[in-house]
Amino acid sequence: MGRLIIISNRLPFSLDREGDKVSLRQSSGGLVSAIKSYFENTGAQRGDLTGKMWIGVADFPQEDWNLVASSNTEGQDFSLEPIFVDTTVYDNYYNGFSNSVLWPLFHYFSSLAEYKNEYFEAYLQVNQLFAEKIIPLLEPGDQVWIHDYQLMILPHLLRQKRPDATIGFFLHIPFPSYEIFRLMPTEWKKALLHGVMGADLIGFHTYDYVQHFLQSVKMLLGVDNYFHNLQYQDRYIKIDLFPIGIDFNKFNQLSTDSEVDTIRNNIRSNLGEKKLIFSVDRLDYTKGLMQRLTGFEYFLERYPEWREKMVFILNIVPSRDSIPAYNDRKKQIEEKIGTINGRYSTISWQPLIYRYNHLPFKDLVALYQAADVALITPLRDGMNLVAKEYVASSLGRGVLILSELAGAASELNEAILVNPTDTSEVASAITRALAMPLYEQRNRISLMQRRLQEYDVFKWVNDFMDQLSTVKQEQQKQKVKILDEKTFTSIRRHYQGASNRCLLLDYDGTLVPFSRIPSEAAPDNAVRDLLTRLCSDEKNHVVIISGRDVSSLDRWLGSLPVTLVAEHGASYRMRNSSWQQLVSVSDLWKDEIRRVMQLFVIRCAGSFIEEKSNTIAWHYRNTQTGLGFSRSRELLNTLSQLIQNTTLQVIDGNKVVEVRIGGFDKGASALKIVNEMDPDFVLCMGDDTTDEDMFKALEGEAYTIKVNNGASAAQYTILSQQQVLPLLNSLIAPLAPERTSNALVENPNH
Ligand code: GDG
Repeated sequence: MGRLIIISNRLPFSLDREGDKVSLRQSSGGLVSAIKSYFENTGAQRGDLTGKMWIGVADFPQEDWNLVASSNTEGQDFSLEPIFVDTTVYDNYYNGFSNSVLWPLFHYFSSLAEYKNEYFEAYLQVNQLFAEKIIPLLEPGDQVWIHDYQLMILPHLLRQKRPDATIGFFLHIPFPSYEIFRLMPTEWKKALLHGVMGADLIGFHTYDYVQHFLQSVKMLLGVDNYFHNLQYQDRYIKIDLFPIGIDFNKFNQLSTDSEVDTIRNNIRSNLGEKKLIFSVDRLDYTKGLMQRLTGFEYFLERYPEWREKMVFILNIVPSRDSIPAYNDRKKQIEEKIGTINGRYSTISWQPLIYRYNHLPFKDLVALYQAADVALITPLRDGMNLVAKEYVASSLGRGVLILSELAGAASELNEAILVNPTDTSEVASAITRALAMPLYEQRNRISLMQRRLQEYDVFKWVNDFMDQLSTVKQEQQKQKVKILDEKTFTSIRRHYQGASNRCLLLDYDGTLVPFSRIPSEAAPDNAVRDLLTRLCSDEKNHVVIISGRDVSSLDRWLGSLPVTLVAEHGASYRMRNSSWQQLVSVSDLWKDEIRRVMQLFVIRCAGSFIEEKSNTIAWHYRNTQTGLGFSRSRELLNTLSQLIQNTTLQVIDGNKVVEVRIGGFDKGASALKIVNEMDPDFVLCMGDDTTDEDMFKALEGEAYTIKVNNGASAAQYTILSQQQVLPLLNSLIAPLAPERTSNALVENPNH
């Protein structure tokens, strides 16, 4: 049981004041009605949603709100929680960081971004204000859905205080490629990614934006994903695409509205036989208005046969006029319109009708219905709802010309797609659209309409909320259990009371950190000292169980009274005994594998091959992030085909692809040792895929601890290799009074 809490920069409400009387007006935007409908049709029926709340910055003064709050607000769809922000702070947060840094950069206008510290500080401050408002309101079971680029830090701020909260985040604008995103100061870009990753589900409009985000997460936070899923700190997160839809029926059903009918007929009768081209945009440099006008001008020049046979109504809606980058553009656009009209108008005809105004809704739909062509050519656009609304409103005719750089282009394939900067392509698209036969128009429109009807804004909300619940369920299944102080104390008690203990420890990534060059991973004094002290207690039997070859283990650890298991169990040396080899076959099988791996060494700079007697491995830990991973997928694929019908195994390890002779693994080796020893205390630690075999084999017999986050069969997780030595040192230290902190050792990486 819980509520649906929507959080956006602005509340979708305004206040009307008449004298002392103040009333609330709910805006009719797509998101508002979609949330209402989701709640009514799904949420309430499922019985798991008990209310809906909207939180955002108020665009009315606190005194007015006090009057509303004390009046009767019954019948209102949402309970509202307005946030009041100091005007200067809001200006730096909204006009500053949101619209003079994030907006231009995320739309690929990097030269317009103004990296001012006071902007970022205000952004943090307002995100913090949101968090302070929301946290005391949160109740168990609430589902929080945060919207858009103004609130990218907020998911993390909520997560910090409410680790179990259900949080979704959706970005309505593009997420740019890593090469653009990285232009931002390091501290800012890391804070933004880390901030968004406080959510459980992160949604974007298109596959490209998802890929860009994942790439930035990999490069800046060092976190890899697996088919859009990733493990971040102790949580599983999903990143996916949810292309926003529109309220299809609302637009489509206006085909039978008499008022719209009248307006449309007026428009058409004024045009006579002339065709109508239409566009409507906010005044924004991302909308490509100048390029559109240049394309239109070229069309008039290049295709004179269309002069006096068409009219282009260009409707521009005022927007963000306090930001200089917006202000200057209006003048330039108006000058360009003047030039075109001056040059091509005749006594009885003017090619361009320009309006700088917000259209009433029914006028807008009447124009959609009347237009023979919609010319929608943004230079970048997260989605672009106008394109979808035009298609939905169509009475079975009309042609959509759409920029390939709008998110909507990935769904509206039947539009004529153009590059908005390509003047001659835009011009020829206009002639093609104007001359398109009616049956082709109908065909294209109906295919697009079907798609828009199937995935409308209600489906969009449903889809997002369903996925959010699924992620939460998956988190419960995969929940990594961080080893806490209490559990560790009970392990220590067990250890101290035991008389025949077995400690199975992986080497690379567990006892020693990963080394760029495998041969340089010798144990330092701290490791040797710890192992010596562990072995000096005769109740302990220490087993180093590794994928390393015999000679490395012998060289580094041979002098210690420990059991050594090499190459996952292919060879072993019991404590105070000599090496035994379990498998002895010729090395011929390696030749073909080596040849393939050598090709990958050439194709991926920094990768290298490591050979041991029973395994051959291709390491990519020193390669360019991304390239190494992608090559490793190709190699895995090639090798899997190569070893079909053999006893060889391919292992997808931590930055390594390894082929080894099958039939033995760390799990079988560990189990054999434990069975022979019959100990009364077993501890097993490891970090890699191959250690999972041990964790599974020893289930119920050992304390199993995975080093580093990630899904694991181990009982417990510690978040970093740097915690391993302190943990083992305190295991053998005499028990001290309990510590107060809950986490065993703070993760030094975060
Ligand atoms: C963000 C992203 C993404 C416009 N002029 C008039 C008018 N409009 C309405 C349209 C449409 C909306 O405004 C504009 O649609 P956008 O797609 O540009 O949406 P934004 O909210 O500006 O922007 C964008 C969107 O979020 C959704 O995720 O598509 O890429 O930038 O609904 O109809 N409405 C009326 N008169 C006008 O003159 N009545």
